[in-house]
Amino acid sequence: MRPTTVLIALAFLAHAPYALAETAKAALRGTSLQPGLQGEVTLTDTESGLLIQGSLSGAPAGLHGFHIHEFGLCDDNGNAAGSHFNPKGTTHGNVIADGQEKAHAGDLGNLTVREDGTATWLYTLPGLSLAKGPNPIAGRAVIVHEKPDDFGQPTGNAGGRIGCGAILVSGR
Ligand SMILES: [Cu+2]
Repeated sequence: MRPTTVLIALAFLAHAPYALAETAKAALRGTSLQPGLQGEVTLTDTESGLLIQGSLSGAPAGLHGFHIHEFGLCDDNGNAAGSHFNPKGTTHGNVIADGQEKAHAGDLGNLTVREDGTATWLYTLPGLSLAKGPNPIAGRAVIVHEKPDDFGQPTGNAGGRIGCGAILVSGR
């Protein structure tokens, strides 16, 4: 093989986990605290991180804490999802603003719900992946909270869990 061929092969191998980009969906359903809430979150591995896009309806207007929690279970008003996904054992924060050294990997901050009860969001989080890269989140859950995440310790004072959806791999 010519050296350029070898280099191309090495470059491909280095990116192999991302070449197998996966997609997951989480169907958001309201808990008994907010039965009318529904929505969908789509999560996609990209070379720059985990692309998270979502929309929901049927929620109270204002800010609502939005996190990835440890387990893909929504029983018991979302409490079966456990605590925030926190693979590095850090304190609570906002991983979008401050990164994984100063926040749980699952601390996605707040969603802004409009007066009509809807919200949409789209961002990419470096250092997270669905299944084959760093800090895999397939099989965990997304949670929408009753109140804003104020980034206080230990979990942001965001109150009960009004929406929950398990993150299920749906394509590759
Ligand atoms: Cu939470």
